[in-house]
Amino acid sequence: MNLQYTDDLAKRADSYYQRLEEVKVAPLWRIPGTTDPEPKVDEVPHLWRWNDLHPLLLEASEVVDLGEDADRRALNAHNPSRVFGTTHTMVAGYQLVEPGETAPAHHHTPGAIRFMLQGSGHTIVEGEPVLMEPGDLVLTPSWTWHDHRHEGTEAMVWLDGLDVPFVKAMRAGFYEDYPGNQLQPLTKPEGWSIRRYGSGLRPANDEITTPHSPLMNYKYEHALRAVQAAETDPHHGQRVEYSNPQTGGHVLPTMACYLQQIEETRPLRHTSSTIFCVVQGEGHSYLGGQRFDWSRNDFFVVPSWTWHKHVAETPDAVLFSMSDLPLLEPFHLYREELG
Ligand code: GTQ
Ligand code: FE2
Repeated sequence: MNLQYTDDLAKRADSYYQRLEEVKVAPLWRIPGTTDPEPKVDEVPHLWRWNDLHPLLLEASEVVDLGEDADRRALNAHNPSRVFGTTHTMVAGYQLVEPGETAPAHHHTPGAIRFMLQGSGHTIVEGEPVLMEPGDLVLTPSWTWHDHRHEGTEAMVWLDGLDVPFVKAMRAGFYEDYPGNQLQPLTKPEGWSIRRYGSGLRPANDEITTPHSPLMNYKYEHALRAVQAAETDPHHGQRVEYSNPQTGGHVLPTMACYLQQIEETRPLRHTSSTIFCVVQGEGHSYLGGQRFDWSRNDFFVVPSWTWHKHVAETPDAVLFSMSDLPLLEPFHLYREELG
């Protein structure tokens, strides 16, 4: 092969690849990624501290008036690797409602969960006033009307968790304000869904009409009791899943929620992404080899396929978590590796 020939070949190849670009195709043999032996994950582990964010959340009350400048006073946590989203599928963050304030009703295709941290008040979900007290999990599933109302004297703070990045990726995001941008009328008594579904009983002939749990409120007292009655798993400690009382399945079609009490867990990684929030106690976790110390109300993210283990430093360490596992299961994309 002479030099002339090689030069010609290189030129021809250059020209070929350029012409491919012009018609918007790429040669598979030059695309990295399709032959990755395991997931390459851009998202990184990260921890958001209550002590850092809480003062900033309170300061938001000075900067924005609820109902005037903003419909929701929430601080979304973005993964350091991303412009939007705590993971590629979920976004979490603190939300604050000050005494006497309300946040007007709206609905959207992203589904949301709320884990209550401080104070008390109500989220109205489809006409049902759902009481929110510390440790409670409250659902506002996809396309359900919801507004928030504060009644007590102490600021009300919770952790929001939404599947917004997933819904946006699916190009399926819709949003509407409630007509008149008001609070919605109350059509059910407080505790309606708890009475109907919250005791391991359900109405006979109950029809499944929603892809999400019909129970809107999971009280902390019940969840903690269930945790303490659970067997200890080496990788999860004593862990329970908040379940749909009609099906035993996940609370939302896009997100699963858990509560666990831990001492020291063995290392684990899986293809679902998880956002953990510290409910009580102190400890630390190793996420992708990096140590993160945590205490009450802090939250942290464990991206897909990232090794993680938790170590409690107090005997009462309890973690709440939300996971995108339901997005992986239907396609058999969930894998885990136990360490
Ligand atoms: O409380 O309705 O953090 O619609 C993001 C979007 C909270 C809410 C968020 C929302 C809400
Ligand atoms: Fe909302």
